[in-house]
Parts: sequence; C-alpha cells; structure tokens
Amino acid sequence: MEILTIETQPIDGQKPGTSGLRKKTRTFMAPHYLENFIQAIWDGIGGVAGKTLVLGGDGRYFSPQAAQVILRMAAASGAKRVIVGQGALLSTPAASNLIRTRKTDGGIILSASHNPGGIDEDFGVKFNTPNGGPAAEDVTGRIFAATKTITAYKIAEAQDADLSSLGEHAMGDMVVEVVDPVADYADLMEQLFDFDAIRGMIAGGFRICFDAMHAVTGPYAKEVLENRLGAKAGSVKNAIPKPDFGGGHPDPNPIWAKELMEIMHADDAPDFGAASDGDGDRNMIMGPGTYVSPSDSLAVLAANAHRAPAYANGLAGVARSMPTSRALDAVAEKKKLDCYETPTGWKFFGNLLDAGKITLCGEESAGTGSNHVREKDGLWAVLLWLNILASTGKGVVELLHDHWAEYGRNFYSRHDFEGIENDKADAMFDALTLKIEDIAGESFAGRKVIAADDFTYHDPVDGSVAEHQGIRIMFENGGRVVYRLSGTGTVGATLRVYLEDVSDAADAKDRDAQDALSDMIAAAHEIARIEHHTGRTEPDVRA
Ligand code: G16
Repeated sequence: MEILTIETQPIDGQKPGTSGLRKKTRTFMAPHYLENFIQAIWDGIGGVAGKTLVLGGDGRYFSPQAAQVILRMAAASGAKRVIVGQGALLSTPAASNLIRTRKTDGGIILSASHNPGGIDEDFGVKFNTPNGGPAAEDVTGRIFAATKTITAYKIAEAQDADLSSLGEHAMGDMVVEVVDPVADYADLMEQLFDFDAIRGMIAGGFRICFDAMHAVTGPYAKEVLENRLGAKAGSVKNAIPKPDFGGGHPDPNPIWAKELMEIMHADDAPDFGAASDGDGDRNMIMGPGTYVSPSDSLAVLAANAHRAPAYANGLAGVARSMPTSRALDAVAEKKKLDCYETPTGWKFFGNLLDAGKITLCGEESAGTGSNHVREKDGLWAVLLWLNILASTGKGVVELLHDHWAEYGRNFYSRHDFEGIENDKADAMFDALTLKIEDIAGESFAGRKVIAADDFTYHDPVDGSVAEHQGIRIMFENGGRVVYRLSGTGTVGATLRVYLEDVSDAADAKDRDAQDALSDMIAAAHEIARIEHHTGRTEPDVRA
C-alpha cells in the first residue's frame, strides 16, 4: 500500500461550530476540503498512529465516499483499527456507545444532524473524544488551528474497503472492522429500561407511531420498538435511511415532522407519537392531539426517571443548556438536585457527566440524554417516556398536565430568523450588547427588566471559561428572553430568540404558548430592534 503525501494549503472557514464542521455538501466535495479537515483532526489530537477509532454517520449524500477517504487517511497515518458501522451507518448515540464500550481513542461522525441532505444540501464531520462525547472547545480549537497551518496531508492508495459485509478487512496494516450498527445499542437500551413493562403495555393495546424521517433511526427503532417490544409492524414510519432523507428536513419539530403531527391530531390518534432526526440524537414526543415541548419533556423525564431501572436510585444531578426553559429547575428544586446551566452544545455536558455530577441533561433543541452515553439520544428519550407511561399507567397528556399542576408551567418557544446577512446580525448584537449595560429597571411591553447579561460559563470541573454564549434579559415575575446566533447553520446567520414566561395559574394547561408569550415576544422585538436591523417582523420558525 503506497502512502501519498499531497501538498495543500489552508482553506478558510474550517472552524467547528456548535457541533463539528457543517458546510454545503459541494463545499465538502471540493478538492482537498475534506482531506484538509481530517488531517487537521489527526494533527489536533496528536496523530492517530497505533490508535483505534470509530467511524459512521447518518448515511447522508457523500457519506460513502467520505468514509473511504477517512479510512485511507487513517491507514496512511498509522491507525491500528477503525470500527465502522455497516454501510458507514451509525446513529450519533450508537457511535458514542461504541467509542466508550470498545475503549477507543475517539471517533468520527459524518452528519449534519437535522439539516437536509443531498448534493445541494448539507454535510458535516464531527470528532468525538474517547469519553464518547463531542470534542470540547480546547480540542476543536487545536483542530481549527491545524486547519490554518496545514501544508500537506497523507492518504493511502488503496481499494475501497467493503463496508457492506460484517467482519474484519485489511487496509494495509490497518484493520477495518465492520460492525452491525444496531445490535450493541439495542442491547444497551434493554439494560436501561423495563422492557417487560413496556412490552406488557403494548400487548395491552397501547399504540405507537415513530417517524424516523427517512433518517438513521429507522433500523434502530424497528429493532427496538417492533422486534424487541412488540409494537405492530408499521409502527415505525419512513424507516429506511435515504441519502436525501426523502427530500425533507430530518428535523423532529411540528413543522418538519408534519406527517406525525397529522397522525397525532387525527381522531383515531395512537397513544404515543415520536420522531427523531438525521443522526438519531434528537427527539420529539407527542400524545394524542398534544406536542410536548422539549423543555417540558426534559422536566417530565427528570421528575419521573426513577421509574426506569437505570435511574431507580435517583439522579446525581441534572443540567440544561442556558436557553432551555427553567421547567427543569423547578423539578430540581423540589427534588433537591443540583441543576447546572451550560452553554448551548452537548459538549458542555461532557465534564459534568464524566465527573458524576449529573445523570440526566437536555436542551431546548430537542435533545435529551443521560450518563449512558455522551451524546443526546433520541430513541433513549422515547424509551424513557414509554417506561414512565408503563409504570404510571398514565397517558402522555395526563402526565404532562399533572406535571404542570405540580411544578407550574413554563410557557416556552424559540423563534428563529434564518438567513440574515452576517453583518446585519453582528450589528444587531453589537447594539444589544451596549443596550443591556443599563437596561435593568426599564420596562418593555409592560414588563420590567430586573437583570441582563451576556452569558459566561465557568465549567465547575475543569475551570474552563466560555464567554459570549447568549444575551439574557430577565423580567419580573419569571419572564425571560434570550438571544443568540446559531452555530449549526450553513448560510448567513440564524438569529434564535428564546422566550419564556412562568405561570402556576389553574388554567395554565389550557393556554396556547404563543398567546401566553405575547408580552415576551413584543419585548424581545422592542429591545433588540429586530425589524430595524434585519427587516424581519416574523420568524421563519416557531419551535
Ligand atoms: C447541535 C448541538 C446541540 C445544539 C443544537 C443547536 O445539535 O449538538 O447541542 O443545541 O445543535 O445549536 P445552534 O443553536 O447553535 O444551532 P445537533 O442535533 O444539530 O447536533
């Protein structure tokens, strides 16, 4: 096997964002683009000689070709073994599990998550460290630095590895081990949850609809929900992963999971509805006629996790990303649990999980997870919900309403303004940063501001500091507005405005969230002067 050293030059813009490097697929397909970034990963982690890595992804367009390039580059740089999901498929939580259980030196996940796939859509590459979690900022910083000084990369001249058949194949001195992407993960789920109880509930007539959105969770959900738990064949919809996700956005929210919304709002709706995203780490939960917001889902799971065998001894603590609603905090307070507030990005939970400070964590962006892996986990969230429903005998809607009655309701919504020109978004944030200096005491839309800041996170485990993680405006009586720019988009800037208001009124369960948040929405526009800076009066997405 000949090893080629190819001369190259730094390519601008290879800075990993909230979750790895995400760009247009054609950008990744351009000469040297993928290769430069992979070499920068190798350089950023001190090389891969003698190391074992995991490789897989959500199966989106260009994944098979990218996987072969990465294998040839791993072989050229002396890697000992790469464990690859059959067909280069691995959900993000399954990859995290393999990285951990096989005690590897990390792994590469090929995914742009919920972003659409195809030659004119998005592609992404993410490196996860040996704990199974997304690389922390110091590692991504070193990778980015390497992209700026690269002069050459190494790649082996070799035939494509056969990723369709299970077993070990040689690529020079390196072993390519092709594994079943589902089996280990499904076994792990069976250890965490009371499958007998869930099976009993399903056998008693409980109906499930899981929309895999033509993305990677299809085979996982089929195996777990249909084969192991006995849900009726066809309970998992859109179960075959496609390179373009069937032309849709594999984003489990009321807008993109339209098919599921319709099924769950029909007269004969199943008892439980769920969806996951491109790479299987996000989740959406529904009851008949009811969408459970991710922030509420996190709070309900934290309040009831002890009903599942894995969490029967209680939780060490919990965490949420800063923009996620404080519904979780209400649970933590009552249950006397430590509750941490981290910046957006799953990587910030890693230290807290590794140090045993938290057991369960989540984000408003439809991600929930626990210490079983170091990624958020869509199917895990679905199974924890099912376990709780089986153990309480309640339905989704009853459980949610009982939760609000006990803990109060945090009305919550995220408004996204997409494709804003970068300079306009920056100008808006510059003005906002100045404005919040003396905003306390002023009123907007009839609501008084009591505090405001630009969120800084001090990691309690390693002391690292992350600044400028979002602007928070706190109002009297529990209202809150948060502004930040997305770190996962590929075109222009996406402004995210997170809106929250608290209510323990008896009729809180009957109110529409957008309606209940009208003060916060008006205040958010007035404070940031969104229309003045961007020309936008309405968001593109209300999540
Ligand atoms: C990623 C991160 C999440 C984050 C989300 C949104 O999710 O892993 O931690 O909450 O992006 O980030 P942003 O607001 O910066 O766009 P995923 O599912 O896309 O990997």
